[in-house]
Amino acid sequence: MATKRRSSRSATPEPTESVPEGPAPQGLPAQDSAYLTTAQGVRLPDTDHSLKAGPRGPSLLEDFHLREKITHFDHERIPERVVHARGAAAHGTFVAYGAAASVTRAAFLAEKGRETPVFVRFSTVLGSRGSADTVRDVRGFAVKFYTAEGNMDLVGNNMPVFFIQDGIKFPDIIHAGKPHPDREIPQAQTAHDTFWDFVSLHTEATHHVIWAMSDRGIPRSFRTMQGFGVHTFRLVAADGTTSLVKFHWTPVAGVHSLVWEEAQLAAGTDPDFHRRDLADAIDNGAFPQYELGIQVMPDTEDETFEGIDLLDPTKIVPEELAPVQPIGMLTLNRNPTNYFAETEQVAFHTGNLVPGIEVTNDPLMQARLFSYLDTQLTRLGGPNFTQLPINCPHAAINDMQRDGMHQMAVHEGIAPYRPNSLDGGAPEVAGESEGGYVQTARPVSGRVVRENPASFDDHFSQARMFWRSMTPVEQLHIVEAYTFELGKVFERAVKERTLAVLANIDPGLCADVAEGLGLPAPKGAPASDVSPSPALSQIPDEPGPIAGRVIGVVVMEGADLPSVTKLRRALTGQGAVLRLIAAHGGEIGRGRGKQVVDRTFATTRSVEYDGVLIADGTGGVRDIKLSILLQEMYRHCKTLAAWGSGTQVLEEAGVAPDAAGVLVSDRVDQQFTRELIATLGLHRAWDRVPLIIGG
Ligand code: HDE
Repeated sequence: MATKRRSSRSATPEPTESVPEGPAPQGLPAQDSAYLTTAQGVRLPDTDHSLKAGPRGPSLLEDFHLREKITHFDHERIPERVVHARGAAAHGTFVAYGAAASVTRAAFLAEKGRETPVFVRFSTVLGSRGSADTVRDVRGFAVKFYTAEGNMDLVGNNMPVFFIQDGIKFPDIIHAGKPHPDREIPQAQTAHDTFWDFVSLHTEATHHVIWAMSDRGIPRSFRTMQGFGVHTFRLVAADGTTSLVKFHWTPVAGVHSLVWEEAQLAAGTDPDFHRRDLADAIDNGAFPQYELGIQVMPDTEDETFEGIDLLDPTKIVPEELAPVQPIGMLTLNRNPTNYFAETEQVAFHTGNLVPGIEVTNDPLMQARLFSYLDTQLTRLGGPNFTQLPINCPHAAINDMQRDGMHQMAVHEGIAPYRPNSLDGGAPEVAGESEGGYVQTARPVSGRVVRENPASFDDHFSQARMFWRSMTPVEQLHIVEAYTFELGKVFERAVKERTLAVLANIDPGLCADVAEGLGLPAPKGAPASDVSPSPALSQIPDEPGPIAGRVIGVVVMEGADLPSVTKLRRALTGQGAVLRLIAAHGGEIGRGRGKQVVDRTFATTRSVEYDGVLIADGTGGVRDIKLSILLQEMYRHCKTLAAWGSGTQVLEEAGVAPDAAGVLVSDRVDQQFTRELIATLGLHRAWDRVPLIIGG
């Protein structure tokens, strides 16, 4: 008779019968509590341990060590964010210049020299937690300031506009951009039918889409990204006067991007490209810095400025009309200790505001005020997520909020209600003069309707302004991006509808993309009176800093290692990192001049480097992987340099020594080093493009 097994539906356990001991089948231990033996001596896996009785060793239920460990393990995951699931973060400080004192009473912005701890999380929007960093997407730039007045969260992006004007459409744009619901592909990208279906039908997305198709969609690093508050905020000064303000973060390292082929390669060879870059830079002391600036507009009744509706999040205010005024510096100087506890559990909320900073009636922002709090209830399992160390304000909290899942505080007193007389009437609501948050009184009038104002109807003129503000190489990248993405779309009607949208931005853009798709270019009606905003281009005129940049040097036995040492000193002195690349690992050279090889031809790829140098004495080196590395560096317009016989290696790989951004010299001297640093500081040699186009 076989051992009876209790039905999982049965409320009361059935009586068990004793199990005669039988011989264990071969290969199974004789006394193993994970098996039951039938009367016939057949051993079955015991998955129903509550049944087991008798002298057969400890049951699984009794083994609390195992149970507790496995139970904890089973619950190690929390739901990933619906959007912005993939992210990396850092701690740092924000120091105010004092320049904002005339527009806000928020002390952390207004008080000169005041230092406020911050935690910043960067992210992609569409991909899952394990997706690649370098996909074409918008990047999140979320800053939590732990101010003395409570937490202030500036939850922004690396693009200053958004796809939708009204929060109720957020699930639509995100469902369209996420992988198709049947097969759950493609991951972390917009190059598919549903995204283009939606944005071609929903033309208020046009401005944001052209930003995403520009170089901004593939940043080189979190360190080289701008950040924007996107919405217009209302700042309140100490005397109660108000202004309408847009926030900008400007990276000290310059605004730089990858090129598309590089982004795709990095997604495969190093999916953690941005995460690693941020952590490495901080570890190496090249602390990422961003200057906070504000555009200040008068707080008028119609909330417009120079004809731009400031409550429309698909519009920017060109910097030429309202200059960005610097008000403080953010420095990221400490990597998180634990990814889960900090980066995963941090909960940003657009409603975390301090006195002196208010939101406006932008319908997108209003919806966000609901969503960020709501989403944490599922993600972090209850209303007490603000007590997690990473979310906990550094300012003291004293409120009537009690109990709930995962309550950490042991509240005292018997009267958690207001008014009360039993706990001395405490705590009380703080008034404005005591630092309480009191919104500025504003008149509200008119009919409540589910409708956008007429000023929200212009979907194309700022997209055209963006296009017209780009340099030729930036325009080329935009054409290539649209052509790539639409080339991955199967429905012809979707491509045609998108071309009709492009025709309303610019006929040249439309014609070039149409040619790439092999479709006719429709006619549109682009706005005629749009002036460019030169501030929108990210191509630098002057070399910027090279801190955090990675420079590879190709060497072999017999190479000029003393010059490598000289270069290392000069480059690391500027905060850059130098890595030796050779045919084999281990060390190169002898005695005191010995140097450690960081990468071999087999373990590296061009995407790791901002510049590659070939040392003298490597003339004999031959390897197809090295040639590919050099050709990719060349195609991606990155710095290449060689001295002595290293020049031969460059030429053999097909690199023209006189091309822009290619330096060759007999030896490493001051002039060579100076030129190298300046070339690296320009980020790319875009003048090389005509040589490599189509390559
Ligand atoms: Fe978000 N957004 N969002 N968003 N968002 C979230 O909040 C949402 C919007 C942004 O590193 C979620 O905690 C709605 C604009 C960033 O943890 C969620 C709407 C901007 C991050 C949410 C928007 C952003 C988020 C997901 C339209 C730029 C990552 C998890 C009304 C100004 C923060 C979470 C981090 C995250 C909702 C629009 C930026 C679901 C409903 C506009 C940087 O609550």
